[in-house]
Amino acid sequence: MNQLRIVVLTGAGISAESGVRTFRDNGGLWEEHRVEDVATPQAWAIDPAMVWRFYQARRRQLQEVEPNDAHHALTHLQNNLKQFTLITQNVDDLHERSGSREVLHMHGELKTLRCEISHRSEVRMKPSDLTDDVALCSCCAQPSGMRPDIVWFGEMPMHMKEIMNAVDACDVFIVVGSSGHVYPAAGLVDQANNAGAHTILVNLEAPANAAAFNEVHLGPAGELLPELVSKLLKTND
Ligand code: BV8
Repeated sequence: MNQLRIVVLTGAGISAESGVRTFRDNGGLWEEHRVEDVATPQAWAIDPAMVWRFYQARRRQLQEVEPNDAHHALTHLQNNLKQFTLITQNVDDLHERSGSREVLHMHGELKTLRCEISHRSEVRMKPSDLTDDVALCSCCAQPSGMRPDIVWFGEMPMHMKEIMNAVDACDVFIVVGSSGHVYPAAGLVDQANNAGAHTILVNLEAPANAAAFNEVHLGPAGELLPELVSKLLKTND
């Protein structure tokens, strides 16, 4: 088992080859709204039906997409390392469906919904949960409305303590498929550099924070990642 301590952060680009739209595809629009304006508590308060339609469409799409070679490469990496942490900005379940374990979804997940009273999350992916009708919780005596179990802009990302500790302690920090626009995710590479890690980027094109990486591979993750993973597993073996 390889002793390298590797942390990986993925963004929408790793799911692009599975057919999942990235944030900046099509100008990042939903029903003519900027996604950054839909994925906010304010939008949920003002027009919950529109926000609900946005998430229900993406939850339904989960059933039509499959993991790609980039997801499988990270599962292979995890299976051959003693110390590995996978952090994702993505809210799809393609990492889990490719066999990755203990995935840290720092921006939440599409599979689960959250009760607005108890704040408890539960997996709700039955056909009756995927309509445009409001979903009711099963945790309160008086069933109440549920919201997407997503970290919106202006909300605190999840698992941040575990994420910061893993980044501080890694030898190699790899970012796959992210435009480096959104913080605190986009700032993790700076933390990794400060911790003395070797930082690697795999992205279709050079993102905003490309200069922060020691090593940059530009192209589709499905093509580049399998080769990078086998090279890494040969190091320190
Ligand atoms: C926070 C869930 C503080 C939603 C997402 C005002 C108030 C508060 C905060 C802020 C503010 N102004 C700015 C901020 C900070 C804000 C932020 O960074 N805004 C940006 C727009 C400037 N951040 C936040 O609000 C965060 N919270 O700061 O909290 C706080 C502190 C204390 C107490 C309370 C609060 C929360 C941000 C989380 C937002 N939620 N996701 C949903 O999914 O519906 S963000 C969403 O966009 C994604 O999760 C992702 O993180 C982000 C960016 O998307 P990417 O994954 O990078 O995807 P993108 O499309 O941009 O790029 C894809 C890349 O892949 C491209 O580069 C492309 O070239 C590449 N690619 C494409 N195909 C391939 C490929 N690469 C390889 N292979 C391919 N085949």
